[in-house]
Amino acid sequence: MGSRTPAIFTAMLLGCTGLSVLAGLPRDPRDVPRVAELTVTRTVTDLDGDGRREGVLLVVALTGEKDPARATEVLLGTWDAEGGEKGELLWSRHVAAETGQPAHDGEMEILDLDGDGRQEIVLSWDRGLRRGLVDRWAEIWTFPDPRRPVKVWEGPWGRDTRLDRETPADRKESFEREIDYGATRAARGRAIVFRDTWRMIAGKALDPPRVTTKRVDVLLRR
Ligand SMILES: [Ca+2]
Ligand SMILES: [Ca+2]
Repeated sequence: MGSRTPAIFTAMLLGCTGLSVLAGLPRDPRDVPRVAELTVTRTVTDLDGDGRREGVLLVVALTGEKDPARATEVLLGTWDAEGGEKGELLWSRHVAAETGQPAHDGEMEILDLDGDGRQEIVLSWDRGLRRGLVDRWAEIWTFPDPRRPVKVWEGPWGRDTRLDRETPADRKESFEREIDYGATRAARGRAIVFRDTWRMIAGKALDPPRVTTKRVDVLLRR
């Protein structure tokens, strides 16, 4: 699987990579054909704080599948950057294939949430397929070993049904989630504190928005 895929949208990879990869997409995000890429985010950092750098790549890609629920994929991958651009692939995640739900508009944030010198990755994407519906979900990964990341949390990252025709008026809602970095860092690896900004609840617009915080106990250090 090390060489670049010469043809796009072929199903030939499906048989040799198993069910966790949508047809036509290589396991390594670096091998996604240029014409299938919608967005690409690339960085080099030391994920686990051992002095060796890792490359991190997030690709939102077209899969070539007709089913809208499987038409896009969000791929996250890490590789050994000490080996250059073609360094060994350490880990990859294919969100739609591995969660069985739609995934588009992927975003990532790499940061040290608890101040222990190791990076965490906040990976988020949209699962909504209807125009006017935002349904974002997120996962937070830690990297005690870059080959074996640990998912410490997953959950809603934002929802907006204000413009969604299929949501009844009295059930429309809008919120966005972010991390309260100061409070999270103060928890020293034992919790993540979220801050949710609500602009509509049960069809009632909130102006100014209502901000709520939520502390979730997680183990960021092992
Ligand atoms: Ca490292
Ligand atoms: Ca950390």
